[in-house]
Amino acid sequence: MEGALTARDRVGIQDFVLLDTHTSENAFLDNLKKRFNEDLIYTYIGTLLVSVNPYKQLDIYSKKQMDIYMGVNFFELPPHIYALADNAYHTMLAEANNHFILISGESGAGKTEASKKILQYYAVSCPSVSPMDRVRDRMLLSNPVLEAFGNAKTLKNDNSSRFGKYMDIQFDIQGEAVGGHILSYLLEKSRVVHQNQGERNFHIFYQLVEGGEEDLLRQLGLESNSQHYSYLVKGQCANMTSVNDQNDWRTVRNALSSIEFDNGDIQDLFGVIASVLHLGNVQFESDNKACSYVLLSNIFTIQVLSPFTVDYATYARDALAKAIYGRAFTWLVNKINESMENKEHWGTTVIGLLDIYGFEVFYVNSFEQFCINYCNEKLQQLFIQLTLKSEQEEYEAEGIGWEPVQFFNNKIICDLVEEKHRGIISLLDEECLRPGEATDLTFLERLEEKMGSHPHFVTHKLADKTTRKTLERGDFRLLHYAGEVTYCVVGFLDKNNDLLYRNIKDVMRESKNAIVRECFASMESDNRRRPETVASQFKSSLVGLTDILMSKEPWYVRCLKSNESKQPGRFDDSLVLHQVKYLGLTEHLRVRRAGFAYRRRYEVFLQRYKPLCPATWPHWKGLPADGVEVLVRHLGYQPDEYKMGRTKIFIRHPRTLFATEDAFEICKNDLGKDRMNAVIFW
Ligand code: AOV
Ligand code: MG
Repeated sequence: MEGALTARDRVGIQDFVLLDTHTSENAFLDNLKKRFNEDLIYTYIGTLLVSVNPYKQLDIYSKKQMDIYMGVNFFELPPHIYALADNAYHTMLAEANNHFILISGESGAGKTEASKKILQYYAVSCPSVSPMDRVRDRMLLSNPVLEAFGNAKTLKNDNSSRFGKYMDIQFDIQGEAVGGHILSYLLEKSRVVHQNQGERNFHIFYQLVEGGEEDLLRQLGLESNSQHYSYLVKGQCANMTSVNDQNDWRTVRNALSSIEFDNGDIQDLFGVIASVLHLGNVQFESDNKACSYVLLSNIFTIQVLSPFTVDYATYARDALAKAIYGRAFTWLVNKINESMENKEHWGTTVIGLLDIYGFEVFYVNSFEQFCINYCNEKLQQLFIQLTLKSEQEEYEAEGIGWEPVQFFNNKIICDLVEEKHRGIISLLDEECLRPGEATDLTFLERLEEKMGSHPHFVTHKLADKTTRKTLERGDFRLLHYAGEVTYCVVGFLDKNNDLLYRNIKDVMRESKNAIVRECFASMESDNRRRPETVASQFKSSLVGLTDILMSKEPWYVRCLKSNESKQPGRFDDSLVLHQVKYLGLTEHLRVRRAGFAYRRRYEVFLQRYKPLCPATWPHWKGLPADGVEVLVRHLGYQPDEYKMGRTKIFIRHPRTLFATEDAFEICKNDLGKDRMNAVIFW
């Protein structure tokens, strides 16, 4: 009967695990699309949340919505980012352990928005014991500030994160947010001096110039017009409609005051921004062989006489601008961390939020894209390790009958990039050690020599006839998990070295601007040691990040981009399907469907739920596994709902565990809290 669609036909299934058709990519896509067309952008795969960017404001983020989700079991309400945030939070409190939420997806998919929604949820919904919740406010306010300094318009996203951000939110045992700490990863500094067509510099520059108060601008010697500054117009789109720089300026300005930046700090911070703009406008003239410049400003003083060619002097100027901005950014993160520091509470547990730059492919891709895409490979690898790989290995180790699910393991690409002595980063570093001899092109030759037949690496020279047509001589192409990217080697050595002339550093240490002085004083105490290259530093920091994450319990948000043109409500089938494929979502679904949503060690499970069965309460004398068997039979678990492994019980559906948990709550009230507390912990 036409027109008699059931609700389910219309809005799809909210948890893919319950999708009764087979788990093909098309069925998956079809379900996502149905839901998207009804403005239902969230769907679960078990406890993993899939989010499709709607590119329009939906009325689902109000305080009322937050209240609805607070403390409610995961699957009782429609999928929502709040449900995931809430579940992570309550699990953290119940189990007294640390968690993290990995938000991934390509550039423009909605990671940063998702991370903001989670933070807002915690800020609004968590209990507040202290009368003045300063830490919580500061955590929220740190967002617009860091976005102003670390985000920019790219061709993919008008508010693209150009740094990686990992934020720990610390909670005390009552569940109050009592502290925060941010780790930032590799800021794309090159944007300070150059932007590709259609892109902008970091937002803060335009905010200051377009929104700054007259007095402030006069003091900084700035004109109220972005067109006046050479560093702001390289991409020829300084003014754009989707961003209101003047409003954003007021937000940032107020936020800075609220997070304990005193007037001196604020003056100095904008002094840094202004100095970068002034630097960008410094021109050099050739005086036969040499060129010189003197820049004196009331913000800070640089006086450099450089016996260089015009090109060289310009290069040195840009290097300085990047160094000043990059270091000031680090200073800013440190300062924000100080203001969010938890000074009073012991024994906190944390939820870490990871929001990093997404995978990106442009017409021309350089060292920055190489680093960003490498980072995304690492996160994909972590996801694979934690879900597909370890999950299946655990079934095997526990002796649970299991039909393995095949998946593409991107470790081969991670190795290609980062392996010691043989990976691209190692070869790049080696070339950086041969100043004067090595060039970007010799680096490319070294890659060709070493990578020759690698299935994920190709260059013009190594390619077959058809592929060769698509490659320039100075390019190399990597077959990433998320697709092919062709990198142009020009600038790789330079950007990896990131050198600054020592005399310039000395001058910076004498600056009148306290931030500049601090930034240049602290870092180079030992001038003789060769600093680590940018790529190597990044690699180590990602290893550090992986270690941090591996020590915590994971939650996943996988963001999908609905269309390339940022259009509200448009769902581009092939674009979404491509992401579903490379993110391994159907493989994940297959593992989840065939597998078990929850597992607990017998001892832990028995310890918590033993009051629910007369035979196990208050003590079970036999083996924990036998006790669990008696307990779950008493609770009426059906044979297909659980399996007994070597050391753990595996429960297929979360609802089974929720029912048990509900019974436990009732029992707890009946028995009296004190008596329960004496016996139960986990
Ligand atoms: P990203 O963080 O994943 O890209 P964003 O979170 O910045 O992407 O999202 C890009 C844009 O999509 C936002 O500025 C919003 O306009 C829109 N958007 C995303 N999520 C939502 C949502 N839930 N509701 C409404 N609009 C949304 V990048 O940082 O470039 O990798 O590096
Ligand atoms: Mg982002």
